[in-house]
Amino acid sequence: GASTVLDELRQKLSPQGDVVSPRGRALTEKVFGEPLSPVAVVQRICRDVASEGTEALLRYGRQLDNADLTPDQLRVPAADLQQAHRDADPELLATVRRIRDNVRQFQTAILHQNVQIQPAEGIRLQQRYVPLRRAGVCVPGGAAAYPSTVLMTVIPAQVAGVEEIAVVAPPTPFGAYNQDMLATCHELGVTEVYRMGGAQAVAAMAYGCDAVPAVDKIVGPGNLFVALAKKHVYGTVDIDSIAGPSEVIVIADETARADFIAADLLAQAEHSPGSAILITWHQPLLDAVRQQLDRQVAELERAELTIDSLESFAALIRVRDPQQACELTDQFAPEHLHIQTANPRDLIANIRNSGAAFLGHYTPVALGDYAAGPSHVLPTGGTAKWAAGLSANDFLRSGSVIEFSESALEQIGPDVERLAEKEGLTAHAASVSIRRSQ
Ligand code: HSO
Ligand code: ZN
Repeated sequence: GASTVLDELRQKLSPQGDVVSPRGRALTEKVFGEPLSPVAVVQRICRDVASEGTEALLRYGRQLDNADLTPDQLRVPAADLQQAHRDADPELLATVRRIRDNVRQFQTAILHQNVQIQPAEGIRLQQRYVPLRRAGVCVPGGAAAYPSTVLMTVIPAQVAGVEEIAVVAPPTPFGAYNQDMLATCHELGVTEVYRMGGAQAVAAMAYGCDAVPAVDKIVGPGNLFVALAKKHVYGTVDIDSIAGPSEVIVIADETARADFIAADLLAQAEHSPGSAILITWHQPLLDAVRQQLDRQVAELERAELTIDSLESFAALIRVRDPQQACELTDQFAPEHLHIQTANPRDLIANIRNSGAAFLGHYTPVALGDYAAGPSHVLPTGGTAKWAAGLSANDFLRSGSVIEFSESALEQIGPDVERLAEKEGLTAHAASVSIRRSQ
């Protein structure tokens, strides 16, 4: 049934960190002298970058990314950022500024505020929020250029008040040499951009080296190696979530337009890999969407990649009723959920798990990808059951602040002493009793 289809899709989309692919075998034999799984590769790279620093970083750039850089070519020169900005299409820059304002407005509105309570005379309890000092942002650059990812990661960090933001992008034409990406960085005031990618970039930011000072947190999407490396360095630094292929579930009824839905499914598949799932209880819609997919896919610039993705990761699913659609959605926990029904707000109330939800016929996921305000860095791979999308709050640390007066300590003191004595920790008890007037 539908439930098994989704489970199988989930399985296919999950990271294959311990499988040695034929291509992986050839490359790892050349670089490491033996076949290694992605997990093992990432362990090696992280270990080497931690112990050898910049030298290992550059070596892996040469061996894995074909980038022959000297230590001082790792960082994009300020002049290159300025030049990219000067040469940029003025319309692009105007768009970047408008989107920056949207993202700022939303992220500012949701920012945690310090909370203070005074539960009794003489007691002040506070939860305060402090921005991280330094953050590292991964911007992908393998299959496409992603200036939008710069917007969706850097602005939340800036809104939180992060002092230093380092951006890393692989040394590729879609990555650190992409002029639109560099112009966007400059427009946002980012001055630290590095030409490095993969696990070695994550390791460099986590452990620090001569060329790259260590960060406190690493965020942003990437390929399997970036994802596995973030998992590996977690604990040395914080990370956001571990990103996999992009996904969408569209739930639609008879009020939906097949051509709109096909366009939405294709937009997700275009990420290649990207997973696109339609769930409906209206059979005619399902048939019409299938026809529209065939018609529209041929017109796309990335038709071939998109078809590959559709063949591996798409599903058109017919269910009994809206309730079953909600149950399947919760089971899959998609990164994006798009509800194209007469009353989308009623449906969303019955769904627990999705990274971001898009309601109505005129809210395509691409709005969220590029312009609306919430970050497009979202939980994938079913992690939307427990993880949230990136926001300004992910760049804040909370800490508690506790302050008691002498008489407030007098009040609560006996409880502390009693519990401390029960634990056999009499020094704890004494640290209270010594302050109390006997
Ligand atoms: N759908 C991607 C974000 C993106 N789409 C960037 C286009 N550019 C992950 O949410
Ligand atoms: Zn997208």
